[in-house]
Amino acid sequence: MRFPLYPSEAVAPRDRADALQALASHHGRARALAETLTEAQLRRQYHPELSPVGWHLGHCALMEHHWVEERVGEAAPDSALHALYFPELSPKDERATRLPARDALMAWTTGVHERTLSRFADPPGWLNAHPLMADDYLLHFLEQHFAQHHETLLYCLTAITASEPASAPGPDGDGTPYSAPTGPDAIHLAPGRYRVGADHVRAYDNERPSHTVQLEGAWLARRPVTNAQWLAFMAAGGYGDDTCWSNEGAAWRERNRVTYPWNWHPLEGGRFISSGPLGYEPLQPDAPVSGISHYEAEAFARWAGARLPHEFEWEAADRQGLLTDTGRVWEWCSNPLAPYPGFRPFPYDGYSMPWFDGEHPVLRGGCRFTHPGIKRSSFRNFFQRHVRHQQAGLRLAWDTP
Ligand code: AVJ
Ligand code: FE
Repeated sequence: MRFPLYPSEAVAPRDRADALQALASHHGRARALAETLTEAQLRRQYHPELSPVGWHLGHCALMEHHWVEERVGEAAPDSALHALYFPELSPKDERATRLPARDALMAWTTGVHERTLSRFADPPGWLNAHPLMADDYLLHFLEQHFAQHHETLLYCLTAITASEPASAPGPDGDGTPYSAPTGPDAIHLAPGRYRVGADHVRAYDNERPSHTVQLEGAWLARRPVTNAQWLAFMAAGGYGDDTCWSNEGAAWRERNRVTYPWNWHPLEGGRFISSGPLGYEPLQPDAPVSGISHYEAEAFARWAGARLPHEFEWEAADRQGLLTDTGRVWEWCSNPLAPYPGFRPFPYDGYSMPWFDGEHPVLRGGCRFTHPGIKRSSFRNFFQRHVRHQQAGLRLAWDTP
């Protein structure tokens, strides 16, 4: 399977022309990705948390059709399409069986892509004058939405790789013993007041409004925890050491017999390789560990005599340019997603509100599958504690004495 990751020249869109170009490139890359798959691969659900690739393509096209033609324009809502591609209306276990045949799906999504691009390239009066188009908001929203699902498509490809036998041998870590970062490996976040959040046109509702928070101060590791450090945790019996695990985390670990990260695959001799969207890859000892749940991240931090950072500690440090190794892996934070003071749901209640339930810890930073247009200091990702497919790792933090 061959598929290009993001082109190295991709940047965060700033204006209408940038966003249009980015959206067109998401469309083209999604179609190219679909072409690398067989019809069976396009339709199959490979992982309980990950809908089929074909469903994501239909969902992204429906979001464009729905917001441009049905919400701003005057097209009648298409209830058959809604039942297929709106997450709230299409039960997860039926997505694979209800998906249209590949040719019909690709013809329909391609048609939607073309119409969306022409609408935004030369917006008719009814579109241009709509409040959702202030500062081209709707274009930026749909572009970022597609970028995020594109990242999920790369997780889907990783799950497809993981369903195939691990063939290519790769070197594992050297088991270098872990030692707590001190001095130049950790940065000091001084106590004080810090600005967090964002109000610009690309900020999601959960990033708004920007506001000031009081922080006690902390030490933060300059870099995320590496694969070599994770191997040291495993070698030290960290997965079986209940003093490091929450009760809920230990129960999850036992139920699922978890003894190593999701995208790792054991070879003979106790070595591992990792699965990626392009196939199996050697495990790089110095690369950030990924494929771990919030439970595992917490256990590692406790084992290391540290804790996870609060999302505001992460953001305050990142805004000051103190974190030198960001955007390689999503970093689990200690706190769950919650609305900022003055939060207003936008552009629909369902975007963030359902996830303010205390069950979705925040992740910060972004991984190697995240488009640059999503990687900003204020961006808040969120998943339930047990979810492991989203290339998440951790960065250690310590209270200041
Ligand atoms: C925030 C990444 C969990 O993929 O379900 C996509 C983002 N919201 N479409 C997801 C999202 C609506 C969301 N995550
Ligand atoms: Fe979506």
